[in-house]
Amino acid sequence: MPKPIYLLNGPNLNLLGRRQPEIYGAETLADVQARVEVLAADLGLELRCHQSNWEGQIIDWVHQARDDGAGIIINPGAFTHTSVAILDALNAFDGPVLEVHISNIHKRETFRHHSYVSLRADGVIAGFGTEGYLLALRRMKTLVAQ
Ligand code: CA2
Repeated sequence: MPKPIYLLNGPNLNLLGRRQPEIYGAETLADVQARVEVLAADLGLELRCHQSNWEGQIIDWVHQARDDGAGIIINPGAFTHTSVAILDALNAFDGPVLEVHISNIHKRETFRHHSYVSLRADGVIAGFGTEGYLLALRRMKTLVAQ
């Protein structure tokens, strides 16, 4: 049984498609996850999708991935810019980590320019809209095959 890829989304991303479509697009999180699931099936990857508004819950899923995950794709939301705890958890994970941001965080407020998670991520995608999750999954396929 191949190990799953964890797709983790952080705080407020449950609101996708419901507010600020000019920044985050019109698709809901369920729409996005469904599209990523279809691609995962095409690529022969198993996917575990989770979203939480709680930092500790995200850390627990990273720990779970330590036990049974092949890789992690994470959009940590605003925890990107604040959470040493998520960085520490990711540093305890041995597989590939890809960081995704729907918006281009470098084009936004300066407090969004720094990412703790980028200190661990093997790659970062920002500003590609929700398509970034699909691009990350394609890259993940390459990384887990190595
Ligand atoms: O661009 C991204 O994906 C972000 O990770 C999104 C975070 C933001 O704090 C990061 O700086 C960049 C915010 C997620 C909020 O998501 C919403 C979606 C729809 C409506 C309202 C919020």
